Amino acid sequence: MLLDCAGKRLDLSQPVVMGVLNVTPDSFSDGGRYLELDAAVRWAASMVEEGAGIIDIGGESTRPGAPPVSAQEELDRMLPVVERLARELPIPVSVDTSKPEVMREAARAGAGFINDVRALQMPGAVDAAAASRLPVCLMHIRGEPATMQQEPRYGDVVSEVHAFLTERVQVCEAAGIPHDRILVDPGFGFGKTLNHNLRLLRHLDRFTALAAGVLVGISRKSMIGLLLNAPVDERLSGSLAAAVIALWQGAKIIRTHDVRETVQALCVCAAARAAG
Ligand code: 9MG
Repeated sequence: MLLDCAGKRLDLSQPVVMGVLNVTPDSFSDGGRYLELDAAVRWAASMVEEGAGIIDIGGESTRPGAPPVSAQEELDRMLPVVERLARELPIPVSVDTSKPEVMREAARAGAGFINDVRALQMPGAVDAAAASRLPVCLMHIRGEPATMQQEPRYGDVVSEVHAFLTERVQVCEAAGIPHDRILVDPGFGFGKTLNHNLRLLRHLDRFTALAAGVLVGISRKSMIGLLLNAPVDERLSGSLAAAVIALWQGAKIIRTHDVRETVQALCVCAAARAAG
């Protein structure tokens, strides 16, 4: 299965590693937007060398408790990076955004993929994504980043997330986004306890029939920290284990901060899986 990302191809028949590039103020410390731009471009180029198949650029932090930012601020942070990377990189650039105006401008600037942690629920987002003709990732979230970890509750988390994503895929298809351009993501850590996350990982294969593919982001998340009692910079092994489980269960795209190590882990997993 090939995804057309604004003229650049993403081959989902092989595991795809999505490298994370945050352009929030805390991600590049030295002041001055030119310096930040150069640092972001260098970091993205190094992820390509390490084997990333796509780079995900985010201008609004979605960490638990993170405050919202305006569309203008998000555009100011993201657009220069999207323009440069779309021009200079051989692989597609994804934009991590929920705002229709950011989707439109990013698509104009050369973005090849829309990654929305709110599954295109903001007013106008479905139409903006449809008009861009780009592939989209619809992620499940319960609540908003600022409050989502305040006692999330489900009857059956797997069925409820599945029902939500089924409905969002239907809404997108009705708006003209073809099935083969839609990916789904259960949203690890987005309004879920450790046990909810583990059940979603254990039953990830239930989501593969919903769309063209499943994308997951588990890298360095608190679920790994809780299991290992490890701070964020000591979660690599746990993140790789989770990435391998996700791939084994049928995920196509793994979003990660640690590209080289994830590519290697997935290579071993994919070879074993292909052996039949
Ligand atoms: C932006 N972002 C942060 N975590 C994510 C996840 O788990 N999935 C997707 N699709 N995007 C994410």
